[in-house]
Formats: sequence, C-alpha cells, structure tokens
Amino acid sequence: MTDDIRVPGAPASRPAPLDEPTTPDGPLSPKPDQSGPEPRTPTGSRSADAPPDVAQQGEYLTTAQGARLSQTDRSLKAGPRGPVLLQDHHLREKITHFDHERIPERAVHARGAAAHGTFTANGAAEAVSRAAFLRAGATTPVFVRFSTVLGSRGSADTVRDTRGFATKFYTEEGVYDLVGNNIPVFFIQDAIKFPDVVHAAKPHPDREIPQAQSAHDTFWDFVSLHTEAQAHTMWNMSDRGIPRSFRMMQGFGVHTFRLINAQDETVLVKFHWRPKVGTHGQLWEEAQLSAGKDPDYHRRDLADAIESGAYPQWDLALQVMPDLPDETFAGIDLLDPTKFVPEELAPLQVIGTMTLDRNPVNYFAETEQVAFHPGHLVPGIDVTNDPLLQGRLFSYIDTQITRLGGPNFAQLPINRPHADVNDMLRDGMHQSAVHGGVAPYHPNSLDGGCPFPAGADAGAFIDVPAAVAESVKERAQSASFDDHFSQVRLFYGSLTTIEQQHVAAAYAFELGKCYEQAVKERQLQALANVDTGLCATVAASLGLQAPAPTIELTDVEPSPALRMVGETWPIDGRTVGIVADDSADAAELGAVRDVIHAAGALPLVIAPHGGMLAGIPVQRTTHTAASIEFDALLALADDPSAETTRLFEEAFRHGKGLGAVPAGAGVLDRARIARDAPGVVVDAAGAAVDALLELLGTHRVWERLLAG
Ligand code: HDE
Repeated sequence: MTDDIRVPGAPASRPAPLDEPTTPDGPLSPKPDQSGPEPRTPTGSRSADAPPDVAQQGEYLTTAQGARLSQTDRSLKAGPRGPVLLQDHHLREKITHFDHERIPERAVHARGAAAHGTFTANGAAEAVSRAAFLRAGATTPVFVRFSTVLGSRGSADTVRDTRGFATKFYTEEGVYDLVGNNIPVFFIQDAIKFPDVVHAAKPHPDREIPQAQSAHDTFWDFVSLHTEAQAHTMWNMSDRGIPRSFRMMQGFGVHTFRLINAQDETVLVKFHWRPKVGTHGQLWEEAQLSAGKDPDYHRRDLADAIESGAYPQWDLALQVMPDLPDETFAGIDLLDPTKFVPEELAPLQVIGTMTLDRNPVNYFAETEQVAFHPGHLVPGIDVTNDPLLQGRLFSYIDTQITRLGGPNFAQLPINRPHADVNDMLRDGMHQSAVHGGVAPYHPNSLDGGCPFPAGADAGAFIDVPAAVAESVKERAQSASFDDHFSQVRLFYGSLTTIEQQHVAAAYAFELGKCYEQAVKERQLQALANVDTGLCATVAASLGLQAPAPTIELTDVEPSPALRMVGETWPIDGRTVGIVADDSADAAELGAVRDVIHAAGALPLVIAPHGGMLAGIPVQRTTHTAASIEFDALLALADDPSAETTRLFEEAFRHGKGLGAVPAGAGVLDRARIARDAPGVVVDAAGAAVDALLELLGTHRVWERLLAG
C-alpha cells in the first residue's frame, strides 16, 4: 500500500538492500528534503558545479589523489601476520586524515543545528533602510543555525540555557549576518566581561562538571555578585530557557542597531523573529526526560519538521525608535544590552518572512563550518556603540581563525557570498581562489587600478557618520546602565501565574543544586530586589530566610506581550501518537491519520510491535515510544503494557491532550486519569481526534497543570 504521509527519519534517499551490494554504482543522491549550499566559487560567482559535483564521485573507491584502490580492509604487511609496511600509503593517508578530522568546537554555542531557506521582504523596511534585501518582494537565500550556549558539541539539546539564533542572509550586496539569541537581553553590559561570565557558566575547571548547565555554584556566584546579569537569568529561568522546539522560539538581535535609508535618515531599531507557530516551552520534567531519552530532541525536531513538509516560518519585525542624541527611548538606554523595549511601547513592524525548507546535506561542511559575524553588514544596516556589540565585532573573526584553521574561512562553501568578492586579501592557509594580477594593493597602476573603491551610488557600505560625544578616555560606563532590577521585575510581573510558578521552580532547582550557602543567600537577595513573593517561595524551598529588599520596589506596567500562555496557534508539525494494536480497524486508523495529517500535524502509530497494522505502517513500538515526542495521544486500543501506562501518565502530567475511543479507555484508567479530567476526551475516533486537534492549538492543557 502506498502511504502519502511522509514520516521523517529515513537515513538515506533509497532503502538499503539486505545483502551487501556487489555491483558498482555511483553515490546516492541526497534525500529530497536536503540540499547543500548554493554552488558559488570562492569569489562569489555562480558556479557551474551542480551540488553532487562537489561531493564524492565515481563508482570506485580511490585515494585522495583519485587512484583506484582494490582493498581497504587489510593493511599492506610482510606476510599475513605482519609487520605492517611503512610504504602503505593508503593506510597512512586514511589514518592521518582521520587523526585530523576534528576541529575545535565553538567556545560557546558549540551545540547546534541548522537549515537552509529563504527570506522574503514585504517592503515595510524600505522607509528606514536602504538594504536591497529589504525591498518589497526581494527573496534572499538564508542559512540559520540554532544552538545552545553552554554545552559542548555532544551535549543534550533540551538543557536550560539561552538559544542562539544566527541567520546568514546571502544578499546581492554581500553577506548580512543577524547573530541573535532567543532572549532579548544579555548577561553583561560590556564585552570585556564575556570571558568571565562564560568561565563562570562552563563546567567547573577541577572536575569538569556539570555539563551544559547553569545549576552550579560558579554560575550563581557570578550572577549574584554581578547583578546586571539578573535580567538574563530571570529570562533563562522562565519557560524560554527550555524551548519546545527551535521552530517555536523567538529570535532577537539583542543590541540596538542603526538603520539608514536612501535619504540618509537614520533610526535605531531592535530586530525580532516571531515564529508563526508561537513561542512555546517544554516543562522541566519533559526537558530532563528528553535529555536522557533523546538528547538530539531539538535537532531531530527541526530536521523532521522540514522533511515532513512542516516548514518552520518566522516573521522578521522591527521596533523602530528615533535616533536621538541620548540614544534612549521611553527612559530605556538603547545601548544597554541588559534592557529590552516592551512591545507595548514600540510595536513590532513586520518587514518580511523567513521559511526554512531544506535540511543540510552534510553537518560538518555546513552547520559546523558556517562562520557568523555581527560585523557582516550590508548598506542600510549599521552598528551602535553598545559596548557588548563593539566587543563582538572583534571576537567573531578572531575565533574563526582558530576554529576553522586560518583566515580563509569565508571561502568555505557555506560561507561564500552570493556577490562579487574582490578583496585584495591574499594567500593564507587553505586559499582556494586562484587570483590573477600582480598588484593586490591600493592604489595601483599595474592592474589598471583595480579593484576600485565604490561610492554609495555604486552600492558601497558607508559607515553611518554618527556623532561621537566629546569626552575623555576612561574605563567607565554610563550611569544609565546602573538599574539592574526594574526590568527584571517588569518581566516577572508580566507573566501568567503558571509561568511564574515555573520560574520559582527553576530557581529552586538551580540554587538547590548549589553547595555554597553564601551563593544561595546572595542570589536570594537579588530576588528580593525583584519580587518578594518569588524570593519567599524560593527561600522556602531552600530552607532559608527570605531577605528584605535593599532597594525600593516600584510598581511597573506589565507587558502582556511577554506571556507565552493564553492564545491559540497553528499546529503545523505537532505530533500525535495513536495507540493501536492488531485489532485495529484499518478504516478507522487510516481516517484518524488522514485527519491529523490534513490539519498539518504528524500522526505516528504506536503499536506493541513494529511493521504493519492492518496495512498501515507502525512508527513507534511500545518499547521505543517516549511521551516527550508527542504533543497529544489517542488510544484506539487498550494496551495494558506498563510502557503505555507510563506514556499516558507522563503525557497527562505534562498537560497534553489525551483521547481514547471507549474500547481504548482502559489505558486512561490504568494510568489513573479521570475520563472527565480537563483535556481528556473519551469519544468515537472522529470526535476524539477533532477535540485533540483543537487542544493542540493552545500548546498545553494549562488548566490541568494549574490545578496540579
Ligand atoms: Fe556570541 N560568540 N559573543 N553572542 N554568539 C560566538 O563566535 C561573543 C553574544 C551568538 O551558530 C563565538 O563563531 C562575545 C550576544 C551566537 O555559529 C564567539 C560576546 C549574542 C553564536 C562569540 C558575545 C551572541 C555566538 C563562538 C560578548 C546574542 C553562535 C563561535 C561581547 C545577540 C553562532 C563563534 C553560530 C558565537 C563571542 C555575546 C550570539 C566566541 C565576545 C549578546 C548565536 O566569537
């Protein structure tokens, strides 16, 4: 039977035969959802190389020099029992290359996943920026890498952490990188402290634990001594610190940027990515279960969504603020990266939409070798004097030189611009361009004066001639950076009750994992300066006294836009587990799958065994199904196994919609789930599935969680 529901995850573009193949054949093509970087030469021209031309070629195994090999399983020996001969070039080439396969992982953001797509501008930014890729209808290829910050390359995806959201736009005016995070504020106000905060957050230098976590003494030691970090830590302790999916995260440029339009007028802006399917988190228990049961949870989710056709989409939006001499808006210093601008004060203006529709072909060549830099700018977008951003402008190019082995990383296929490159940079490790001419210097007459500097009329990037205040050289910062608490209070006070409960539980966990009393007490003091109720709850869980605030707590106007609970969103790419067995009615099971699929969600059949049920393929068995991968469950059969009982218990505890036909409702009883509990429906299959799809739109059955 043919199955038109694309179930993601197959390892190759063609099923593997049972026996080892014996007839030579060329390399397999990538899977339909995959594509590599658009073919470009190292200097940005369109390349005639079709993507497969830059992958391995031919039917036969060769050396790196293209000589065919007859053997790769036995080294060349003096007789069958050795010794191995030094002249075995194939052995030495193979092992030597292997010895050098690893490159240094990113100092931060080492763990990531990426996808290709396009950005289409709606033209709303034309009034404020002259960037060509922001003109109405312009469509620009993009490559986006999502990441965690703290963990090393092999760490779990679902740890509590900030997420990186870095976008490379291959514009006709050169590469533009928007290297942002999923949280709009940062730990520190000055780049010179970045090594300090990262050293504090990384595993302890003695035992190298804990991996990919902030729940330890050095982290809370730093952020409690250094209270400008309290804003970021509060966001981290909220549900944004444990996203449900990369597809369900906002992105922020964090810093304020300066845009300039065709009339040379400037504005100050904040960049926002808004996911079309809403911003959603995991619950803490789910995040912990995921880290064990599927450490690749987010990576898999992104690739699976794209493979199954649920293409992730974000609107790009701007908050536009006047470019005033004090670079302040509504009392908020726009150069202070620990502050955000509430959307109620500066509404978001959507300027285009990004769709991610292709998975990479090769993780190393693309996701690992991509090199972002906040200084990769195009005409129309410029930086501000935010001291954090200024340091970043130095750091990113520097780190790539170590990470990617030299200064020519821009020539790696994933980093090649889609615009002419004529840079007079020469030589260096791994130079892959073959430059002509004799005069890579300016001015010259020997190469006809080429390359020529362009004027603004020829599309040159002109640094915005922003005024610089007359001042003195000093290691100081503006007094307007000194308020470390009022926006933290604003954030916490804007959340719904359940979100506030999650924040309190997160602090209780993180500080509960610290050993040092002084660290806990100092952090409690910081919380007292944010919200006394929150401080009291956390203090009680630690068995400590809640301190009194040391500053005056003022009332703040809540920002409802900060809430993640309370709306309904599209359900594209959500997963529904259907529990069935050999008694399954093929028509009923098929119809349920079709309804779920037609709604844009992914139906996955869970059965006591793999293979088929009534001619319908099974995707998960009782042994492989894990509650974390389903957004809702439907029991079409009564499976008495302990695994299925646990599946329902966990899903219920995690506020997921649960349905059962009457014949399958024993599953609920065994899991001690009341058939009339909120978000639980026992009904005929059609009605049950409709109810579940509706519940999915709210992300979780919040009512059940609050009651619990
Ligand atoms: Fe980064 N950051 N960062 N950062 N950052 C890096 O660059 C740095 C900051 C962000 O998927 C590194 O190529 C300094 C803020 C993302 O490849 C490094 C400071 C924001 C990524 C670096 C910051 C970010 C990085 C490590 C303080 C949000 C991953 C590897 C001044 C706006 C990009 C690399 C990817 C990566 C330095 C602060 C976002 C070491 C010095 C604020 C998304 O250069």
